Amino acid sequence: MTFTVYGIAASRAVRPLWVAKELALDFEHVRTPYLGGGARTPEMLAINPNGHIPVVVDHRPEGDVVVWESMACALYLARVHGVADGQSISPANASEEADALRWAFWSVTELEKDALTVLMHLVAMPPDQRKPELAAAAEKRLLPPLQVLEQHLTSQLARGPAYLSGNRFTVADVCVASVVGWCKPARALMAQVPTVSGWLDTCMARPAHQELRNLARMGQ
Ligand SMILES: N[C@@H](CCC(=O)N[C@@H](CS)C(=O)NCC(=O)O)C(=O)O
Repeated sequence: MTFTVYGIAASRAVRPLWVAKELALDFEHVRTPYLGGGARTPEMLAINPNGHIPVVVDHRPEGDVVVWESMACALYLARVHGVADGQSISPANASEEADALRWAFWSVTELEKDALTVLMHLVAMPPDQRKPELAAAAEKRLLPPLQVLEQHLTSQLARGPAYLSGNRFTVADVCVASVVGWCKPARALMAQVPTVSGWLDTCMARPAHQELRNLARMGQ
């Protein structure tokens, strides 16, 4: 049984790709860019009418299962293609499942929009199009939710390594790190949440993420 991930590593597709690499799964990666309408071809619109990447198509004996929304794609792969053994990145029980769901939803509702503004206006857009005042306002709004994360990770330290759930790296960390990573260029902001910064560096140093960063550098 295998599945296909549509999207490129330099996009939100990094979320399901990261899960797939962490689980060492055998899958097909169709490098679909989002610039130039790549996510809006008739073939892509047939599997995601929103015209966005990523899309995961899971080829199951009972028929294809189509998943879009990057967090849903990541959570789905960990749940359906991972092993709930308490060692892998997949949730091992109801409590860890709840952790993965709530932190993934939290990151898209509390962080993602402002984190993207920071990324775009500090580094991603051409310098003449950047608006530092938009990045500064977004940084201000990001501090309270990042302090929530700081507090949670600090409390996790009392029981073991500082990860979001179960004191081991899980899909919850993939989901949240993929958003918090966009805040990295905001150095003054990140300096105010040192435990978050250390956790982020640890997550991003993982071989699976390094592999994806290399793909992203090549535009894949
Ligand atoms: N909420 C969606 C957003 C997906 C999204 O906006 N993807 C971007 C790339 S990161 C895209 O496909 N943009 C192309 C377009 O909208 O035409 C998710 O998380 O999957």
